[in-house]
Amino acid sequence: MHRKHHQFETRKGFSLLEVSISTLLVAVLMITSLKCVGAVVRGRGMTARYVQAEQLAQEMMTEIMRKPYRDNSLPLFGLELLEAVYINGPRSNYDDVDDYNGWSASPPKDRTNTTITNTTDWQRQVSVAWVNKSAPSQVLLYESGLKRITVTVKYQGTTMATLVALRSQDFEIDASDR
Ligand SMILES: [Ca+2]
Repeated sequence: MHRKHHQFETRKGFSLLEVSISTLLVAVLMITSLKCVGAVVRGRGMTARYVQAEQLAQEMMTEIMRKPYRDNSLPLFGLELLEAVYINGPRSNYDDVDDYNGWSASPPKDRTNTTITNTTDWQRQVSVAWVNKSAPSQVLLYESGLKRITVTVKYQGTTMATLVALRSQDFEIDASDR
């Protein structure tokens, strides 16, 4: 009888230890799972940002690609003389693809110069360059008949999307599509 009681006492002791270990394990598991949830949430946030970056980049590239290869009157690379007043927009006054060279706005703006909603901390910039028709990675300082347009979208200074397109002088968008 006494022996049985002793066994019970011992068992009780182990139970307490087990409870302690179990509690510790649960706590560790909870912390681990919370960390995982945090990672998933951060992952979703990152994905949403990449999607937004892609949209901002594509929107700008579509706008640029709808413009003519070069200005009709006295074409220069970049904004033509009388267009210089629009260096900070609105881009509705831009009439050829290289007018966009050097464009940068943070937060990004639409073509009428209205800030795009929910884009705090975002930056969108454009560079345009003449490139070698046989090797488009090679930038040229003279008219080559091929322009390379690069749209870069950044979030808090980190590049989230880069879109590159080539535009040939042999291809013109129909005026009705502009
Ligand atoms: Ca122009």
